[in-house]
Amino acid sequence: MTAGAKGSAWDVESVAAELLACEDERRDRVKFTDEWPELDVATGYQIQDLTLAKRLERGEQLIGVKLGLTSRAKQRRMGVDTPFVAWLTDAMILPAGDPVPQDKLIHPRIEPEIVFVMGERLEGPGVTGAQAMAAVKSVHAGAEVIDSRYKDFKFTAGDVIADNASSGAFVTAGLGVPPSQVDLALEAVLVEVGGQVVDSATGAAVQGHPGEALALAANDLATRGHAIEAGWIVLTGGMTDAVFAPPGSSVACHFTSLGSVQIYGG
Ligand code: 0L1
Ligand code: MG
Repeated sequence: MTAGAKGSAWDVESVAAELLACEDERRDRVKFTDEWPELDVATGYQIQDLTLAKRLERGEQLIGVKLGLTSRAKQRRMGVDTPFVAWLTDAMILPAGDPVPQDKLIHPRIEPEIVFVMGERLEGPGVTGAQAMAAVKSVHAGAEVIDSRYKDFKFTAGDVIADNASSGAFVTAGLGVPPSQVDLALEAVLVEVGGQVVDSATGAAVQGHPGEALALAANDLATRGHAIEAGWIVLTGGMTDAVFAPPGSSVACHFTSLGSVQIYGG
């Protein structure tokens, strides 16, 4: 193993391998920055890109991107105030109606998301929210089942970026609407657990408007030589704090005009 900066036993390659092993073995661990404090945002993205390459090598298809910590609710809860971008592959799709895949995840939590399907390629830098929305084909209700390879979801920005922004699985409502038909800043969501409302938010919670989150993703990806491709799915970030999804639970995200997504804990 090549030594990382200042003599840490960890480096980009070994952290990427360990994160994928934790995922495959359903095992959590302490955050890497306890042992490698130099694991910053830039290093986190190198690790994230390496784990993507390994996912593609094992046959997964790249289908889009997801944003993390785009809402104040999520930033406060996780103690990290940097929004970030991560990758979506087809292995993360949870078909509507399927339960949380408890046999694959460590400690899943569910959060409501406004989801875009892209009609056109979007490439930064300098993309505005309005330009970003013009590239969107349809808007969908969604929910992300996040999972973290870190004990108790405790991490720094570098750790969580390396861990593909706590990716697990995601569900989208099949029927989308054209972006012109919905005011996304005002689009509200109610989160219910076992039929009880536990949280709510509007799309404005996500960077003022989810289109701003999409622009942020395009501009951030451009700094690393990537664009958002036509046909890709974009998860714009959890609107509220995430709720636990143990076996036996039932979580519903009811949106004002986008419809509802329901997930059973299994
Ligand atoms: O574990 C986490 O909450 C980090 C990922 C954030 C996902 C999101 O904000 O949508
Ligand atoms: Mg999310």
